[in-house]
Amino acid sequence: EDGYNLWLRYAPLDPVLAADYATQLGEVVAPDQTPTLRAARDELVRGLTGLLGTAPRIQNESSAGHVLALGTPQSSALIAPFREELESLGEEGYLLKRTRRDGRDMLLVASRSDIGVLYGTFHLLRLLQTGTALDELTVHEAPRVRLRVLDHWDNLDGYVERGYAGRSLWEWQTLPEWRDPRYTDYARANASLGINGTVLNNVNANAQSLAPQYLDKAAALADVFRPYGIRVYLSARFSAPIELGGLKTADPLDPAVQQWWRDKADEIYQRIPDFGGFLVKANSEGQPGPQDYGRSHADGANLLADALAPHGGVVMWRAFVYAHDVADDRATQAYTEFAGLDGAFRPNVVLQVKNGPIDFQPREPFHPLFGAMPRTPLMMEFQITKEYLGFATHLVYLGPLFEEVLQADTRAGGKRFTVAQSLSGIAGVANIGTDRTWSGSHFDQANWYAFGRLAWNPDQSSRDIAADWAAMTFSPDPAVVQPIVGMMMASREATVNYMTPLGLHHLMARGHHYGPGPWVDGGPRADWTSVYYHRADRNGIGFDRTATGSNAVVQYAPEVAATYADLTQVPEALLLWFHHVPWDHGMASGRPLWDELVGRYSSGVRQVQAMQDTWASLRGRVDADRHEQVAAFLQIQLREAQWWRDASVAYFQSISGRPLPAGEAPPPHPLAYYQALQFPSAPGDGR
Ligand code: BDP
Repeated sequence: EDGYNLWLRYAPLDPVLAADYATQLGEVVAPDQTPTLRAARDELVRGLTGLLGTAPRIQNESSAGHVLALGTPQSSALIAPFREELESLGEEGYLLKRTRRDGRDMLLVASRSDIGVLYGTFHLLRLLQTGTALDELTVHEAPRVRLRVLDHWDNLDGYVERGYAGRSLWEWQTLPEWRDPRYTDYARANASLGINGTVLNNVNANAQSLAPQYLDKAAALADVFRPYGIRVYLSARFSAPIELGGLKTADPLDPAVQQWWRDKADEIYQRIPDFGGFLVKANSEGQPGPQDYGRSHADGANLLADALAPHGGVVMWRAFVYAHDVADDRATQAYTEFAGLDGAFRPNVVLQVKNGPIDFQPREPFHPLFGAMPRTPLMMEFQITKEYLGFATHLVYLGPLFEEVLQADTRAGGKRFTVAQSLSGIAGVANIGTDRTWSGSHFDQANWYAFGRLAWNPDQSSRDIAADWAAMTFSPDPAVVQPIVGMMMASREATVNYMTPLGLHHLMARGHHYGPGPWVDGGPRADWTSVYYHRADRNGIGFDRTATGSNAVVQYAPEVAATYADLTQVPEALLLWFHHVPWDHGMASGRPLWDELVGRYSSGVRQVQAMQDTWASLRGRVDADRHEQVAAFLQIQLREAQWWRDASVAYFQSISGRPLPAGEAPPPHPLAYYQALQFPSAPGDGR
């Protein structure tokens, strides 16, 4: 067990259960006229063979008895009578149904489209992997979100920006001729979750990605992914007309620039007829963009949208934009830039907004643009790769983070309107690379998994998803699933505690972001430092984002703003995000803030110890190879959690000048020791 098979291990089930399933499923009728139907049938054979111990009997027609029927009304006479029931499920939805007809006991995996059949097949296999009863089965599923996309921050040189799982999966040198089988496994894993798009290259884009030879390579990947319902997208560098086209400008209102992008789109669609479109990072962190020519983000997005529109492509335009002048609170900048552009974008532009207003921190309030742009399709951007949550070695299940944001109530229009309801798409910055585990660790696979499941239906419970994942990845035995789910569900809060408790944020080391750096100050930009965000001094700590400070709260709907602005109502988890308070501010626990802060840091460390204990108790129930690696990684996590706690306590104590609360161990080293630590090769920083 090296993790390569992800949640699609199809390990043998308990023999009694396997025999029961085998009887219930009976023979299989699964047409295979198209590549997608073939993929569904192959997956079914692979899954049933692994789970039940014998290959299923595939028939062209069914005799009496039990039959498992896959297909669409067009491809299968067994499915055709259910045409009407499929109508409401749309193009990607599916029906799983146990029923009797013409003397047969049937289990249907049915959809209007081939891809729905594949999705339904994966769902059925999940039910078997988790030991679910099939009697009376009726599942109607349709995706709640249209665009369900992985964003790869992969460079053409094979390096993955903020990647902690090895190098890029895309072997640019051997493409397009060699199609590594791993590309197919990648597509299977994504299709098992319903992910329907992938952006191949980094948002900090190289214009070369749009050059003909790279388009040929992207087209080869698109060919591999197509049967699995996955469209290829590319990050487009806004200045590509200059770099590739030899033009003097990339001004969106210049006719030659417009023509260049139209020609480029035509060229792409010749090679990739179902190309998804472009993802663009513009005028952010040094990237070129329309503002270089005095134009707006809408001008820039519409330029590309017009080029793609004849082919049905979309532009995913990022709202992660902040200006060089940092007089403003950085948390307010995206809203300031974009809210007024509502209605100014072409219909095929989707605005891609990070989950919070700063940058993928362990905890942020939801981004104020959600709910604030009713005339613009919005897309959530989550970061699956854990740049700010301990990289690949820390066991941090992101499901609760995703769920917390998706379920946040924006109160847009003065009524309940969740972030999830505001979405047309969900993107996740991928945590995938050439590592044998794909994600850099066994547990980071769960974050890819949870992302995909929530992209399909953002109202699912992250706990239920964790339970499915644990059962499929380790064992369906409740004695394994329950403790693992317990660890996973507590893990995100543990990390918030040992890194950035009580609403603190952006306290990591500079540049590589490995380890604590609450003392980071100076350098090119104030908002790339830690002191800018925590604002600690002798008297208190926190960023005042109320009317007496940056007033960022006004970007939320009035009810939300009122809650966040009120010291008696703001959730403690976001206290120091919105308020600057004295060290002796009284907390719900009855302790003063200083004591609470130190206590949270220490409790984060203890929570990691608790995860270690749980994991140790699973020795013998989880295969030895994976058990050993997870145990070792938990040991690394404990060491680094202790480091975060000690360095942070040493630093904040140097500012507050307060004694440690009773029972709290002093950091073993002076502050200067932590500040002097050097990491010539921090994780993810090596090329
Ligand atoms: C930041 C990352 C940086 C990305 C940027 C982005 O540190 O590597 O380029 O986000 O999302 O968090 O554009």
